[in-house]
Amino acid sequence: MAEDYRQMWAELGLDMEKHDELLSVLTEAYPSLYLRQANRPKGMEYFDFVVSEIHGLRIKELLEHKEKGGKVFGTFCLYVPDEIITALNGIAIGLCAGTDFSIPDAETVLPRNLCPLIKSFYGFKVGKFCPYFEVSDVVIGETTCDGKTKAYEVLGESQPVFVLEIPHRKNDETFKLWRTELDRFIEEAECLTGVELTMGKLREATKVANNKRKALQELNSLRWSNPTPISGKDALLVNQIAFYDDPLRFTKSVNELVEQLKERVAAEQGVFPADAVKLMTSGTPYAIPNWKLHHVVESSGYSIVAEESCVGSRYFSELVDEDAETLAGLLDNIAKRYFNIHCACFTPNEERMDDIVDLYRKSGAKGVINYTLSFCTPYLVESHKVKGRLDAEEIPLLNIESDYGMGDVEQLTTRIQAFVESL
Ligand code: BJ8
Repeated sequence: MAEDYRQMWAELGLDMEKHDELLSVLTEAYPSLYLRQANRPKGMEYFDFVVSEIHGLRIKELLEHKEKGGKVFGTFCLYVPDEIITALNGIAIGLCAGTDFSIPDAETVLPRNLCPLIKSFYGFKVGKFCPYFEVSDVVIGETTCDGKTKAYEVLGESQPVFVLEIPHRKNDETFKLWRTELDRFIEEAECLTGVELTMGKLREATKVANNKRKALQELNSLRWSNPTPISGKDALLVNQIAFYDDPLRFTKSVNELVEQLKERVAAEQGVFPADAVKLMTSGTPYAIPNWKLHHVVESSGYSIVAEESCVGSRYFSELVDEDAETLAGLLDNIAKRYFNIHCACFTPNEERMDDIVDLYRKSGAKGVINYTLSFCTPYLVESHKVKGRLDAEEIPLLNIESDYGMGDVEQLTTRIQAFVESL
């Protein structure tokens, strides 16, 4: 890191010893996982820099934002509308939930047989070694899966939490409920920030969020070129950083990377040979720093060219319709866009099957790895539907259930290699 941030971390009340340990795990793993990849695009230097400053510069910026009267909203789910938070002088930050480092602390309170994503985020809070948690004025939770819904209750004992009520069925009635829920959220957020939501501010914030989504759409569709100009691991990192970097700076950096990738595509320059097997994934999110699956696949010489995931296509594939005359109209459009995210917490969820098939066809992948975090009931049960649909479409599928531990890396490698051989 460029500066010494120790005083800042101590003032945030972090457990300094554990925090040092966490940073050393990350700084040890990153060079071998990322920096040693061959032929990386130069534009990835910005994202390497963001990782190198993961608990430094961005935290400093958030503290400066708070000093000027702004608020920080911690989030864990795609249903939390960034546009509204930005328009109210807030910053939305996707909190850390992708490592087993924090799980032993979580298991002092939460059951062991719970999704690792939930245990990971709760462990960061209870162990006090995540500066993003400590800098957040409020955590916005959601009633998506039961595990998260109940964990927010426990989290509420040590952190202000506001829980968005997410319907689990999609119809006109539940849309009305969701729209009303957004009004309740706005009321609460206006109260916290002391800022009133206006059409001008929301329109501007919507443009910012849409521009970020457009940049990610372009980047991710360039991955489908042959040979692919960027590794799946690098693209995943960019998709992860989208959740916590400054949106304007992030979008500019993604657009610069896109220009470089276009040049690579024109020159038929790739990071894998043109005949390397391409795969896509579907399933649960890859919260930073969960890079395991991509690393296993790409270390075997295959590339991942798409993710039907919340850290992937579900995050950026749909824009908010900016064409509205009134504040209420723009809020309706925002509500529609978020209601159209196809998480397995919804039932039925046929649209997700369509999305997987569509992405498979567009990306040129030769098979789908349906990846589910252990104990994630919605996605594990929905794997049955995914299999039914992909079998019907004659799309090769490998179902994988895994956690954040490294104990299954060899087994995963063997299964993935066998899957590719069967293609
Ligand atoms: S919109 S996928 S981010 S809920 S993996 S905690 S579902 S038990 S993260 Fe998710 Fe929002 Fe849906 Fe996306 Fe529960 Fe499953 Fe764990 Fe999950």
